[in-house]
Amino acid sequence: MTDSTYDAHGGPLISLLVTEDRAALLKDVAFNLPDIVLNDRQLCDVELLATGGFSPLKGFMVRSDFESVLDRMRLQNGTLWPVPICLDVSKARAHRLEAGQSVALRDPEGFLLAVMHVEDIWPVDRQKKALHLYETQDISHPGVSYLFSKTGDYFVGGSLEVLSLPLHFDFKQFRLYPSELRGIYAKMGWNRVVGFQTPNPLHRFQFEMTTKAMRHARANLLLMPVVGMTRPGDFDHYTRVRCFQEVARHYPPDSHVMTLLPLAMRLSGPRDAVLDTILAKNYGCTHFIVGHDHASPGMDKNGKRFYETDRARLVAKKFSDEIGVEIVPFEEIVYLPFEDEYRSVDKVPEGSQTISMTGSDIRKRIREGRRIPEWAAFTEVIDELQKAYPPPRQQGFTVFLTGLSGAGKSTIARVLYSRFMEIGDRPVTLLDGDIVRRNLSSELNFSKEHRDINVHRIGFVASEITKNRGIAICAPIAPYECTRREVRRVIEEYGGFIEVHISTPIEECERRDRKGMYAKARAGLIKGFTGVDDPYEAPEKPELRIDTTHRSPVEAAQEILLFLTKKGYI
Ligand code: PPS
Repeated sequence: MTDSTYDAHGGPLISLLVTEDRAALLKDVAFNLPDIVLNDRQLCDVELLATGGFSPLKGFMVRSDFESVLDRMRLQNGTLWPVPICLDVSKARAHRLEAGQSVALRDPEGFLLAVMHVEDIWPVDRQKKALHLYETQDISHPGVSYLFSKTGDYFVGGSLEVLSLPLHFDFKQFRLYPSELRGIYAKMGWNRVVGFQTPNPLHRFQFEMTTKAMRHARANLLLMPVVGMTRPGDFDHYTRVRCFQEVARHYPPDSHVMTLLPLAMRLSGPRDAVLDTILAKNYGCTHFIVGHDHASPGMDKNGKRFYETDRARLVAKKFSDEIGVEIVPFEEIVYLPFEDEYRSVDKVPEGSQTISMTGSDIRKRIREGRRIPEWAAFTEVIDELQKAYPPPRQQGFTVFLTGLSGAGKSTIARVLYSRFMEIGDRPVTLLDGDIVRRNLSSELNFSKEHRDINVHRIGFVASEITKNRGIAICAPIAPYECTRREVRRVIEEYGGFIEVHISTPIEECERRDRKGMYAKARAGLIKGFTGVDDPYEAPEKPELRIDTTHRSPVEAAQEILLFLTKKGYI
């Protein structure tokens, strides 16, 4: 039931949206079908599949395509495709499905979006996928972390018939689909369009670079802010789109158009660059801007780049003829304060003084409440960012104490609670391990799976408190690095996250044994006790590490308070 159209802009466009009659029929059929409820990432994929952003895909990949994409960046039939687009499900769900049947894909509210005709079900080989797609198994890579901590155990592949696109209530006027954009270009008489995709707000340097790219390509501009899933720590998409709206006023009239891209970025660097070039093609672009660090996942745990500088651009360029889109390099622009001018680095006269600021520098400054100079960002953009991300003194934050049982977390948490209440400028909530276990997680045991659920619940509550500019103090054991990293990611979207490893060694915790639990664990009366016969992964990069062997809880709390003062939170 796919509809393929072709026009001057872009190649064939495959829409998976069915007619009204077919939708009515499928709705009846879906009544008796098993359901799969889509998560945020899968909703993004369905939207891009449905609207033709992912043309020529006609559904979620089957195993042979998946393997072929991992091995050689091509579908089975030889078509260039760099990144697996797969539907992951839990083991329990997979065991109740079989090839040949259909399933109803629903949004989290239960609203029917699509019917999928299942062709293939196979177990996820996380190691292989991580190594082929991301070239690493380091969980500090957000894509790898997602794969190991969030991806279901099985993939389900098959074609889709889409009844309805995922619902959005924000910025509807900017949510333009590939066919609508191609129509706009035709109406405006635009034959050459250069696409620019970014998960960041537009700053002065990007603005200057996009106008240069328009001149270079003699083209109009398609701005594509990514509003699906982006990098941990990125500004929220509402703020970013408001910033884009502000900057858009600075372009010449009728020179550009903006669409919000519902893309769940994989952050696989070079492979993402190829995918984004294909997306640009489907969105009708003739040119596409790719930077040397396109879709970068940030730094690895040793502070090194995951992908070499400029590899993303070179790989996209290698395939640009095959895709049919010309790659425009993202020129590095610097500011010349004396001349009050922006120039490409390679056009700076010898001896001229230059200054520059990256998007990450600006993000860091905003979060720390520091000033952004006007040469780095438009004042309207700075205002928007400061409105959404006030200085630390006005932000909420979470102090996350992690460590073995008996390390001193609860007592330090109680001291901190009293001190914050004394200061009295924000509401304070204490989420101690025991309290949470009693009130929120009473049905959970201490298996890895249940500990993860417990810690995610704590993280969710803390993120809501942080979002509403309060203080959350959490004190669970939280033994797994990957889970703590997820919690950090969720909370840092809204405010501060201060991870404190209470690193008191097990010998000292066991010597104290206030609850008598170590004795029971050693006697075999409690199984799977952290530090005895269950793992504790020490945090790799906590904000603070405090051993309470020779320090009182008051001293430990004081060290945390001093850190918070230094960072401007109190
Ligand atoms: S976790 O791993 O973060 O979900 O644990 P948490 O919710 O913080 O609960 C830890 C407290 O539960 C008691 N307890 C155990 N701890 C570790 N392993 C096992 N098997 C276990 N069974 C019970 C223990 O007293 C912990 O209390 P604290 O306050 O940390 O000493």
